[in-house]
Amino acid sequence: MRKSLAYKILEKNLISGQLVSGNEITIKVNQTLTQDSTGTMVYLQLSAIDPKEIMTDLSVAYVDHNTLQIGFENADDHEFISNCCKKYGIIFSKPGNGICHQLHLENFAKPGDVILGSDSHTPTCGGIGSLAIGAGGLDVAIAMAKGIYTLKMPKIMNVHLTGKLNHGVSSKDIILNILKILSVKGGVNYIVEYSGEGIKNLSANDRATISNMGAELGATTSIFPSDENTLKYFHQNNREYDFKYLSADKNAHYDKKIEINLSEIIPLAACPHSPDNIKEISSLTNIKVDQVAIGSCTNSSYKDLVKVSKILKGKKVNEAVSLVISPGSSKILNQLSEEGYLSSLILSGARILENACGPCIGMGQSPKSSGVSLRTFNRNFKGRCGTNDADVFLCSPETAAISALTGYITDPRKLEKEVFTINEPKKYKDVKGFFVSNEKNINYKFNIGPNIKPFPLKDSLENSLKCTIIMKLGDNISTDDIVPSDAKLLPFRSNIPELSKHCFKKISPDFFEKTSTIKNSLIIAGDNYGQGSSREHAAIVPMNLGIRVIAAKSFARIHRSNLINFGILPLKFKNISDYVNLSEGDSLVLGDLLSINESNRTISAKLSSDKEIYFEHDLTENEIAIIKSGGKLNYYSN
Ligand code: MIC
Ligand code: SF4
Repeated sequence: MRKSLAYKILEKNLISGQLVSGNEITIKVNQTLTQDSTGTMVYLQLSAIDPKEIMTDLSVAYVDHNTLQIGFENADDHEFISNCCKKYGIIFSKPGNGICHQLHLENFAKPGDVILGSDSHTPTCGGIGSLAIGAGGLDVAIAMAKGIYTLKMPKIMNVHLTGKLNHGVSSKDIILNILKILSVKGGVNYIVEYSGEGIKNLSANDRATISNMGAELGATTSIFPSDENTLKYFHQNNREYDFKYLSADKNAHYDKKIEINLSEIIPLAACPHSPDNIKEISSLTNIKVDQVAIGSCTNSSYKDLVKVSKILKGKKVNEAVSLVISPGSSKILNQLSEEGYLSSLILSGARILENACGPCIGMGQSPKSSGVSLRTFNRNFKGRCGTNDADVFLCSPETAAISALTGYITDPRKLEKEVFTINEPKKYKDVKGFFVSNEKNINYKFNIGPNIKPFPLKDSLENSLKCTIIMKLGDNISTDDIVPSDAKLLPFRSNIPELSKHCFKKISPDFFEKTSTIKNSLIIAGDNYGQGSSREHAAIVPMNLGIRVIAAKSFARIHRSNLINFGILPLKFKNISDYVNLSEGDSLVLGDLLSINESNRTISAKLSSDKEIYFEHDLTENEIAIIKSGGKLNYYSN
């Protein structure tokens, strides 16, 4: 068989299983990355496993999400993570260094390495040919302790790019265009592999923008070949020694193929409230904007920000617009500063924020009530920005910059050609001040802050389970809906009892109160349940509140694994009519749960009317064993 690049990397790292789509495989993990908002849980779990050694080639802990420090909680979390890094010999990236994905791309990712990260945008490093996968924190803790990751072998989809982008159109428009074609669930259970003449004109950072937002397709990861453009990036970052050429075989086998002619793409935006609600910029130009936010792990590279600086140079941000810019890394900010580009941004009236996630996760800069915010970010789920009635549009840096000047969503094709001619530096100046490399000191002792609470564990699965339907939901429920995150709630990522009070709050304000009246509950949902963030809190918190089963039409990949990791049964409807007929408050008894296995996939449930309905599971033997133990930590400690 002629092999795709993703297949070759999986084959190189395969420990067990067969590389046949749908089969369970275990692969060696070369690198891990964590960030702070998922990381406190990761390091609590790692401490519970307490390995003698970290089994990856390299593990890095970044602090980039909770950097506001409006109370002691964030700072305590940072110190906890830094102390765990000292104990286990993990590289620590201090707050202010930048966003984990941009930093990992610049400093550590290697073509051909498998990277597992406790953040859904870990696939960013696919831009330079790593097979980089986002996962729940517990899976990352296990990867550090055991050097492995178990997943169902995805299918591989080829996106073949031909042609060349026109003036005013950038790589963000390519991925928005793909989202328009495939939707937020079109990539579920796929690795998306890019090829074709069209990628020759895309730099490593352009490619990283595309692989980053593959997360919004629901894809397991996205990957580009490692070629001359990749080599250039390694030169620029003084890491030639980490480079190697990698590509798919000619006429490689793919499970699905799509072809896109880049010259046909025009400037696009994702409209409220979904990354796949795509419209042409030219149809949105009567929309007045209150805020423009440039940055995030999708669009905060040197090239992105130089482009913005050149567009703003000598001009003034519209008086009705607040323009905020968060650079992706300290290296980028330093380079902008040394070359004078930072000055043009400041002189135009842009507000320069810390090198961090910032507004993308609602850590500050929430728009005004009913405000319109135009962002270069990757997610625009309702309320994620911190203002529930705001309208967030996602677009390219050039669209954002020109719109900040005019005050309306504006087509960037109006811009002069010159602003798009960007000479990237031959070498970036290294910024090492924020990295702490640690020698392992397994006897290192430290105290932890009062807001960091032990994580809850679940009992093993019972054979028969009586539950009440606590909520009925529609399609595409995101983890932001399940456990919202903003400046007020992120400090509680290491405090499950407190965070539990906010579960589903934006959809159902009295959800927490309801859970205290029901012992075991079940949620029913539509397609793509749990899309978005990798936060395992969206499983731990419901588990803590007595949710035992999620019955959905389909699940997002990372969230499905997180549910299993914390002992919640992810079931599908055998007959979709049952989804329609079931209502909140109905009770049902699920039977014979301990006899489920890979060949016994049906679970019957009796309603109080005595009517029997049927669910299905698609769990592997390993996943069934985890669920029966009450979750992965129990499973590993049994
Ligand atoms: C996100 O973009 O939603 C986050 C915040 O980076 C999450 C991680 C988290 O919830 O802490 C992600 O993408 O996994
Ligand atoms: Fe940070 Fe936003 Fe990227 Fe998530 S999507 S890692 S919050 S910048």
